[in-house]
Amino acid sequence: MPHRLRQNLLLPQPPTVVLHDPRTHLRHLPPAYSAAQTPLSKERDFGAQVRYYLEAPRKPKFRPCKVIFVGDCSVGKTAIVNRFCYDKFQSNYKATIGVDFELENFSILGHNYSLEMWDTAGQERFRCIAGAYYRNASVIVVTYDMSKKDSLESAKKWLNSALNYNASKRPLVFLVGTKADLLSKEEFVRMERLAGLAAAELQAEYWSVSARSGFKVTELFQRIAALAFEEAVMQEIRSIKNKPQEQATQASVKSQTFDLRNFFGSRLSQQKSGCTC
Ligand SMILES: Nc1nc2c(ncn2[C@@H]2O[C@H](COP(=O)(O)OP(=O)(O)O)[C@@H](O)[C@H]2O)c(=O)[nH]1
Ligand SMILES: [Mg+2]
Repeated sequence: MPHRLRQNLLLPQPPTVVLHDPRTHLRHLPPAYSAAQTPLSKERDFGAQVRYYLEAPRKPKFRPCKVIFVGDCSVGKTAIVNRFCYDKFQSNYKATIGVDFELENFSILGHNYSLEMWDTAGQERFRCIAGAYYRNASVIVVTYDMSKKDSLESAKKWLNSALNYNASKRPLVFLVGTKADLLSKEEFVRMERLAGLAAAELQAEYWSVSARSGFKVTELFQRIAALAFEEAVMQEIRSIKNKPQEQATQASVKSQTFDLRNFFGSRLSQQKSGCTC
């Protein structure tokens, strides 16, 4: 009866091994595609202020970050989202109808942070619907097809319409060239040079990727998540710093109102009592 014997043995518990997905588990700030083509952070790591704030025992909760993908129809928006989220690529084209939505959870410096990815249709006729989804974006990913120069021209138009819905706070902007696998080395270099100029004009961080081969897709999404996370933490730090000032201003306004009320109150009671001095 070997199984009975085994039941009676006191075996030690197996060690708990937590496996982290290296795709979504970040402990450092991933670098830009090219340090020369980014208006965003050129640092090699998260700022000291961010690390210090996150080391405190409180566990701040962060809202999911809204990332919108814009660009001409068929440039490869859905393909890069699918490559990152499901590690799959489909060569047959299926147009996105309206808006698709994906959620990806990250662990950054031990904190949960998620990207809400809104993949817009790109077709002109869906623009009116898409407008509603552009609002409150923290990140705008403007995509163009590296094998079609026209789509780089349209990228500017797409960014402007997305920015119109986010006028109060400028989101982080990425210009992403897709289908890098379709270009020869020379074409790739030429296109990157052109796109680099466009990125500088759009004040966007530049990336070339390929959903087919997976080239730089994970790195792009890690960079987006890390920079958006850093921005969310900085926003929280700024709001904490401003709070005492706000409270002090509110308190002084309150005390002034109180004083005036007292003043007018006493005048009124004096008038009622017949004294006019
Ligand atoms: N060769 C190649 N084809 C791609 C790549 N990304 C997308 N495609 C193809 O381009 C077409 C349009 O892609 P899709 O992601 O649906 O474009 P969207 O309309 O911008 O969402 C599809 O047939 C894809 O298979 C890529 O990196 N390389
Ligand atoms: Mg699509």
